Parts: sequence; C-alpha cells; structure tokens
Amino acid sequence: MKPPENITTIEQMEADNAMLKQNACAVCAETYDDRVKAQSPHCKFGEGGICCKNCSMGPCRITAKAPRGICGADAHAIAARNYLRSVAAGTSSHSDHAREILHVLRNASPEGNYKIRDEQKLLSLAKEWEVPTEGRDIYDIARDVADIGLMEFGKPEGTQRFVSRATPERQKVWAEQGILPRAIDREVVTAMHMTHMGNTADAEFLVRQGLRTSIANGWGGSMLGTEVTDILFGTPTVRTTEGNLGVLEKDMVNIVVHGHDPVFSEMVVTAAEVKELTDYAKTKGAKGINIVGLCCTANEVAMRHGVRMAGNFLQQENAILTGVVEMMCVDIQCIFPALPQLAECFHTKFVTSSPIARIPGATHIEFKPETAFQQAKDIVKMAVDNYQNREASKVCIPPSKKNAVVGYPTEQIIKHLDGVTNSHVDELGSYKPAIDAIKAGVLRGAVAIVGCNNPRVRPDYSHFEIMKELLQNDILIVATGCAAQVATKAGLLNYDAKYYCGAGLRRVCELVHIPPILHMGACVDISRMMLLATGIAKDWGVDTTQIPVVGCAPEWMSEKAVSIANYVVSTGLDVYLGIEPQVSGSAQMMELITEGTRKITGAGYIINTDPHELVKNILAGIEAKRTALGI
Ligand code: CUV
Ligand code: SF4
Repeated sequence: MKPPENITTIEQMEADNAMLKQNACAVCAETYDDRVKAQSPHCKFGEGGICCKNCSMGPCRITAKAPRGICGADAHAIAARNYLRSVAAGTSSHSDHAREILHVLRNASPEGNYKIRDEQKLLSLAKEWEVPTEGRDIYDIARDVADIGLMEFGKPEGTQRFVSRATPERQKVWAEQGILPRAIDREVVTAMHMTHMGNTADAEFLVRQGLRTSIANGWGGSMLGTEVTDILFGTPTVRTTEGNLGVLEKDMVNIVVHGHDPVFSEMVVTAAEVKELTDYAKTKGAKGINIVGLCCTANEVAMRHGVRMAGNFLQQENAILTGVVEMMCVDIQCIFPALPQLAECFHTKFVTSSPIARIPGATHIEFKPETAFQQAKDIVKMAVDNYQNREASKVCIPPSKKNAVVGYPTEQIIKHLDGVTNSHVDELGSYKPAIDAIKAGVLRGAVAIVGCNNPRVRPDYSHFEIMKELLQNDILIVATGCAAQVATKAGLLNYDAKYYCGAGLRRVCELVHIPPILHMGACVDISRMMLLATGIAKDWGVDTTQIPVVGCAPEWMSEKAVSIANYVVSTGLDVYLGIEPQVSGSAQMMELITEGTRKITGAGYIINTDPHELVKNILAGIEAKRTALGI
C-alpha cells in the first residue's frame, strides 16, 4: 500500500528546500547552510564544553597537556559550569516570556486591548491559589492572580507553587534531594553565582543546581506562561489547519509572524481580519491578507485560530526566499539575526517588536500592550502597502502543504478519552482509558517529541524517522515546538497518519478519533506534557518515573531545550537526545547527565545521534518500564 496523499516524504521536503536554495543563489543571498560550511569544523573545545572564559585570566582550554585552567578548574568543573549557564539562560527565556504575559494579564480590562478569554481557567487557578472569587469582578480576580504569579519570580521565601501539582512521590524526591525550586529569579541568579570564577568546582553540585533551576522553568515559568496564555487567549481546542511553505499565497498579502510571545502575534492576527484592512488590500490588487506562522508562534496561533503554519526553525530563511512575503514580524527567541539582510534581497519588510530582541537592519516598532491593536493595524497596513513592491521574477513558492489537526492541551486529550460525544471538559475527566490501553498492551506507551531542527544532522530527517518508527510500534506521540511542525509538514498530524501505525495504535486512534501524533503546542507548553504525564501517573497510582512515557528531542539546539531536558528528567522521565549536549570533554559530566541524575530524580539522558538507533533505545526503555510495572 502506498502512503496516502496527505503524507509526504523527507525527499519531497528536501526538494522544496533545494528549489529555494536556487532562489537564494539567484539573488546572491547567503543562507544557514553556507554559514554551516564556513563554521566547519566546529571548535573542539566548545563542542566538548571545555573552554572557560568566566574570568579574564582566561580563556582557558583543557587539553591533555593543560588539564586545568589557570585557577585550577578542571574539565569537569568547566563543562558543568557551562552546562548550568545554559540551563539558566533557557529558564530565563521561558520565564521572562511568561512574566511579560503576566503583566498583560495584570492590566487586562474589558475596554482594553487584552481581555479574559477563558474565565473558567482563571477561576480554577484562583481557587488553586486561594484567591477569593465570590461575587468579584473577573478582572479584579485576574489582577490578584497575576500579582501572585509575578511573585513567583522574586518571592523572598517558599518554593514554586505549581510543584504541588506533581505526584506526591515527585514532590518528596525534590524535597529530599534539595532541588525544590525557590523563586524563579533566585534559581537563575544562584546558577550564575555558582558558576562565577572561584565558586563551585564540583560538577555534581552544578548538575543539581541545573535540575533545580530547570524545575523553576517547567513547574514555574513555563507553566505560568501556558496557564496565563490560555486565560488571555483561550485554551486551545481541536481544529484543522495546514502547514508548510505552500500556505504562502501568490495573490495575497503574506505576513509571517515569527517568534514566541502570543501577546504580539494574537494582535497581528486580529488586525489582519479587520475589514477595513482586507478591503484596503483589495484596492492594492491583492485578494486579501494571508497571515501565517513560523516557529513556536505558529503553534500558538494555529492552536487558537487555525492560522496556517509556514514551517519550523530552519525554514525561517526559506519563507523569505519564496519572494512573496510582504512582511515578517518577529517578537522574541529563535529568530536568525541573518533575516534583515536576507529580506533586503527581496521586497520583504522585516519588523522587530521587542526591546529585548533588537536586530541590526530591522525596522523596529516597539510593541506596547496599551497601544497594541492600533500598532498591529499599522503593521498590517505597512505590509499591504508593500504588496506592490513584490518582484514577479523572484517568486518561487514550493507547492507543498499538508492538512494538520492541532490543539490537544490536556483538557482536550481527557475529553477525547472520555468519548467524543461527551462534550464537557472538567476536572472529573480521567486518563483511565489510556492507562487501560497501555496496560492491555494495545498501546505500548507514549513519547513526547519536542524541540528544534538542527543542521548538525540531516534537518527534519531524525524527527521524521523517529516518528514513523514509533507509530509503527504502537507508541502514541505528543509533540510541541518545531517537532510538531515536522509532523505537520510531513502530514503526520492528520487522521491519515494511521497508515503508519501498528494495529493497536490504529485502533485507539479510530476509537477516540485522534491523529496518532497529538499537537500540544509551543515549547512553553511542554509544561502541559508534564501535567499529562503527572495525570497519567496519578490515575495509575504510581510516580511519573514509573510510567512508560518518555521525552525525545531528536534535533534540539537552543538553551531553552537544555533547560527543558533537565526539567523533564527532574520530573522522572527519561530524555532521548539525538544531539549530544556540549559536555563531552568531561567524562564525569557525561556520566552525570546519563547516569548520575538517575540517583537524584530516577531519570537521565540517553544519547544517540543515529535516529534508528535512538528509536531502538526508546523502545527498549519503554519495554523496561512496562516490565517493571508487571505489564
Ligand atoms: Ni520554542 S526552541 S527552534 S521555536 S523548538 Fe523551534 Fe520552539 Fe526550538 Fe525555537
Ligand atoms: Fe580560566 Fe579559571 Fe578563569 Fe575559567 S575561571 S577562565 S578556568 S582561570
């Protein structure tokens, strides 16, 4: 049987890229693969994590001849300090993003630009935090909830509130191991302090602080980000959309929203629907305005509005190379500084909006919540005005696009498990049907596939191969971030993907009417995955570390991913990595991240750069968990 039309191949995906590369050559534009060549071979010291520049006696590089830095720090101390700094940066990124959104919630008002869309979620968070709700205005409650959320960043004592959502066993582990996170800022600052010249040189304690700092992300900043985004913009529900560069339209004004913070992209999406602007686009000869997303912003707006997804991380240059993007507007994180220069080879306007992501060559329009809607309308108008500058000779849109079903937060997953006819979503739902299917062996387990794509390996290929093979082996997949978008581009997010599934998984998908890969959102929404695993474990009556559920980041690249991998391990779930963390210059660090953390949290990394081998590792890991559970 040949694959259904809705599923593509890696070769087709690569052919699209090659076509756009030709367009780049035609305008003499440089792209990431040129820079990969220029940067190769990579610096061995950096790769192994054994270059230290934490003080100006250095930089110090560790070799056989020079096994210690000037201060005496060895390879283990240096690699561990660098690693902890990555965790701190990743935690900061997700958490600072969440903090911005909390400020928006704090200032939300019925007359303002931002309103409360999910009152239910706000009320249940208020209840969890013991904020009085009886007879109060919803916006007053929002302000109190936001204030408490903001205190999570800097409160002088206590630990992160959301850790109480973890299994009791997990909370005990964290407390006993001394890794319960205090205020988010405190953990990041402690990490920076510990890694200052002349502080901690014992790798194990740096790894422990990495776990603690990461829990402040997964069970702190990221979880706050997800909750508050749902409150402000609505908890996602299932909807159908499309993905890949074929969503760009030849005869429409194309605007790409790229980045992470929905406070910006939500407003641009809303502005693009304003009749006055779509009419204006028509006066300029376009058929309308086409908003598409890129990177995690794509996930956010697809899940809440069905906005189509242009692609993932390594497709950001490709979007501009199509020659039909009137404007790319970005907020924060994962944005190539190369983009303004590339945009100059075309008519594309490149707009930055955040004071913390300024890029030379960009048009900067600082986005403010108070003036958001007007600013978004101005931005959209600017894109419309740019339509007439498009050069027909430079247009090249790969036709590829696939249908995708998106929008599976935990609330939605429970609802499906309850039976599609039962439309209410409340706390009474349970994961029992999924647990029964796992116990019966119809499903062997579940894997969360997350993270970026990366030219260190054949981009998207690792994701694609791992997904297909896991489906064949009756493993349900949940996906976020750029991984979810590989699934989108490949056609694996639609019901036809059951073509790849083993008999058991196919039966489950048909029974509860889900695609075999569930799109759970953006990278901050990996917090949803932690709650999913926790919900399953609680309903099972075991700890998270016992269930046959693991994480996998086949092509991760960012510091956020390092922080995520750490909080997933802290939650007790093994993490399978297709890219090696930059600590290989220290045998002790390699041991600590693969085995050492098991003694602390019960989980660790399994690293294999060959996707097929990694799948074997995952399957073996899942079967071992099953055996231990006696199923
Ligand atoms: Ni935040 S972190 S490339 S966009 S998943 Fe995509 Fe997701 Fe990695 Fe960035
Ligand atoms: Fe070298 Fe030590 Fe300074 Fe690092 S902290 S640069 S190892 S002297």
